[in-house]
Amino acid sequence: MKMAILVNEDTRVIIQGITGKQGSYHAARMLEYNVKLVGGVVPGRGGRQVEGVPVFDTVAEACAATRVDASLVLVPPPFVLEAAAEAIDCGIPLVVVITEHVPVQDSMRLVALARQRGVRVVGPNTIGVISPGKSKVGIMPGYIYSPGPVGIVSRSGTLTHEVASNLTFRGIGQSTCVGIGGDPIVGTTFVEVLELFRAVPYRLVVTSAVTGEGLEELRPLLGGRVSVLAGQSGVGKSRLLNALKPGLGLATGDISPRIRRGRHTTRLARLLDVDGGMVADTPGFSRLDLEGVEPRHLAALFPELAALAPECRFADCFHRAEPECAVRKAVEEGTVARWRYRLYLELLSEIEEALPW
Ligand SMILES: Nc1nc2c(ncn2[C@@H]2O[C@H](COP(=O)(O)OP(=O)(O)OP(=O)(O)O)[C@@H](O)[C@H]2O)c(=O)[nH]1
Ligand SMILES: [Mg+2]
Repeated sequence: MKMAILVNEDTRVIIQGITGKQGSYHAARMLEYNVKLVGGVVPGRGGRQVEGVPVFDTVAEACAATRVDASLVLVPPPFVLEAAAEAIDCGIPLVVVITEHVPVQDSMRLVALARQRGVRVVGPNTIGVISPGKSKVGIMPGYIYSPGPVGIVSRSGTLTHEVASNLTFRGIGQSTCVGIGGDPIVGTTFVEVLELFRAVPYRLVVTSAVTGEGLEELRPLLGGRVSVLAGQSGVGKSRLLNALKPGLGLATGDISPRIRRGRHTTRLARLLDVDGGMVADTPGFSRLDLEGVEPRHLAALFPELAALAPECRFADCFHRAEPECAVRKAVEEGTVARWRYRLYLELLSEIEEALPW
């Protein structure tokens, strides 16, 4: 369960009902937690600001002004269906409904509509979703959660807090905590959340050069083979190697406070002896460069997409809009993580745009 699902530090969030007592309170709490809160929506209140965040009359206007990845619905029960339907219509991929006492009939319509449009609804009657240290689309108090490897799924908000705060107290962090909501009808079930946690097909090891977390798990993976440490400048590649092999003394550099990235401290790739294997420390990059990858080869770089590709009707399927595409079917069914699929589509467009013809 090591990796965050549903929300991360890049998630751009709006609050529907932001001018209300609940809405404005939680807007402030989310900003404190460094959530990318990009707007609020309240019909008739467009043009105002709450906590410096712009308010729009409709979700469509908010989406026209900026990219929105998630909506937090904090409106009174009679308005939930209409508000959430607006977000679903705009194709916002994640809609989290906090409101309690939503009429069951409305929840049923809401969930059916979301399924039809391929939008994920969490709730109603939930505390929402938090990926500690990264972001939250929810009303939970951030300070009782801490980043780490454990995923939590629960119907109960109070029990989620309880379990998370006990874990935190014992030094065990959480990747993502999902309140699925206490109502009889909810948009996302236990099983669906578990599938999301499982849908990332890589072995993940969470490490810290400061606390030493994960180092003993990583060591045996390095022995007897050649590995490459790659990643953005400042993610801590050199410092991780120093922690694995005291005395190595590789130079490390501070993160620039202005751009919040590293300063390209490591200038040359170097192959080092670590734990009975060879590990290359490499210069960090500023951005991912896909030069040399052809559009039709991109899916092969996503193991879970590559595994499904032979089941697509067309051998040259780009998994975009082709009929009988096994990849899109798996995304709809939740067996492939939607964020991975979106990443694939984004990279595909990027490669196509960079082509000379
Ligand atoms: N808190 C914390 N800080 C870390 C960790 N790993 C690295 N840092 C800090 O992050 C900054 C960058 O670390 P480096 O090891 O130089 O990063 P790098 O990935 O080698 O960067 P380049 O050589 O520029 O590509 C340094 O200030 C490190 O002390 C970690 O596990 N926890
Ligand atoms: Mg380095």
